[in-house]
Amino acid sequence: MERCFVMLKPGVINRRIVGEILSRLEKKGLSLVAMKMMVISDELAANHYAEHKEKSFFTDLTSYITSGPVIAMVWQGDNCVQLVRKLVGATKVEEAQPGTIRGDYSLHTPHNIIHASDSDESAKREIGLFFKEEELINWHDDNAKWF
Ligand code: 3AN
Repeated sequence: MERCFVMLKPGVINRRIVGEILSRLEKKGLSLVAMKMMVISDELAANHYAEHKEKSFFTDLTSYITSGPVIAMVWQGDNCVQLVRKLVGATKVEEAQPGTIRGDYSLHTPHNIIHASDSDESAKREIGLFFKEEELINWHDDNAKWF
């Protein structure tokens, strides 16, 4: 079972579309194992996006994700990282296909509404930044065969 860190950026809460986005991940059959609404500190934002520190958009990006509450989550399932990235769609909105979350809900790349880990390694790092081990709830049901 693989885990993926997913974060709904502030615009999602402002636009009242949290439920719609969560629904897409749930319908795929992935399991939600942790979720919290929070306001990210400047320090956490800089850590989370450390790989982009030298990029021209870094300040805009960290300002945006600290500008209001976000929903931080951990999803779990077979091949979770790759499947979530497919549901999320391409980083650049002009490349994000209709039917994907970014393709359907965002007009500008800096406001592409959702973050998802891009590898198993990033997922582990990002989950560790946002959650304590005891906040990850391992639950099981008999529905796996239906997905
Ligand atoms: P992804 O979020 O698809 O993994 P990254 O890690 O390259 O993509 O970028 C992190 C975030 O930085 C993106 N979600 C987007 O909000 C922002 N971003 C990426 N590229 C650009 C860009 N060229 N101009 C402005 N913002 C960008």
